[in-house]
Amino acid sequence: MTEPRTVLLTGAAGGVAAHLRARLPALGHRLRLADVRPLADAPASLAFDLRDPDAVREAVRGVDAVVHLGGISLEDTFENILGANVQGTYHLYEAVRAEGVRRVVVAGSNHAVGFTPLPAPGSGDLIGADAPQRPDTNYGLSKAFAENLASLYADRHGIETVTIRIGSCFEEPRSVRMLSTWLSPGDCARLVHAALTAPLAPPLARHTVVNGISANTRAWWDLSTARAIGYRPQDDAEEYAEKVLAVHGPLDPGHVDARLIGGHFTELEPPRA
Ligand code: 15L
Repeated sequence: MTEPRTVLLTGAAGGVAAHLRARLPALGHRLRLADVRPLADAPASLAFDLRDPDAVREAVRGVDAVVHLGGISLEDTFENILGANVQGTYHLYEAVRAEGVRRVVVAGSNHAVGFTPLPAPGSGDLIGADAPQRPDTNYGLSKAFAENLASLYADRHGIETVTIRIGSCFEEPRSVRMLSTWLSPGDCARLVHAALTAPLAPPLARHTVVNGISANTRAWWDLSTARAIGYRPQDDAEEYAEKVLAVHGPLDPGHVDARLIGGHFTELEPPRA
């Protein structure tokens, strides 16, 4: 697949989706928006629960590709994560298989590898997109599951997926950690566009995992696989470093944000059911 026409965007009410809604149409994608509730600013949007397999299948019918941002995007009870993220993503892949959709782009997360130690400062080492899963929360566990689900459907059913292990996708970096993990809105759209359109032929796997950050001076992550699918980042969190450091001060090297990819997520307790 080279140029998808209609793209289902799940989780269309969320922050990352807002950046994509503003940018993907100009890159040639016609969006079909979906979320658990109707979108006030998009009367044609679909509203359904990812736990409902029939509704998911109907939403997927006739699209060329899916960008899956839906589900819970923070730590939550296992039961909530199980429904929205684990069952929800399973329903999505089953729907995609049944409806013959060839390409899925999944919003993965740094929290699938959150317990990965950061490279020693000044070492010049970077963490690749092949870093083994080390989930840091129930949420991260569901993102690890989504990667494995994509792998199963690639091998067994030939469905192509690019999983983007997103760092921190916000308008601006909000913490010292985000000077390393930031994915700017513009770069997010550029990376999703590449993930939708790149031919996933060898040496690229039918399920390709890429790291999702901007060209940050303080990056911990290597972007070579993202570049191999055509991503050309244009932003660097360093532009905000002075502002961020003036607010938060430099990070103590012993702070968890300076030790592990997932930062404070590695210490989060799930909310009580
Ligand atoms: C994520 O996966 C979350 O969805 C987002 O809200 C941020 O917290 C981000 O990770 C992060 O690690 O900064």
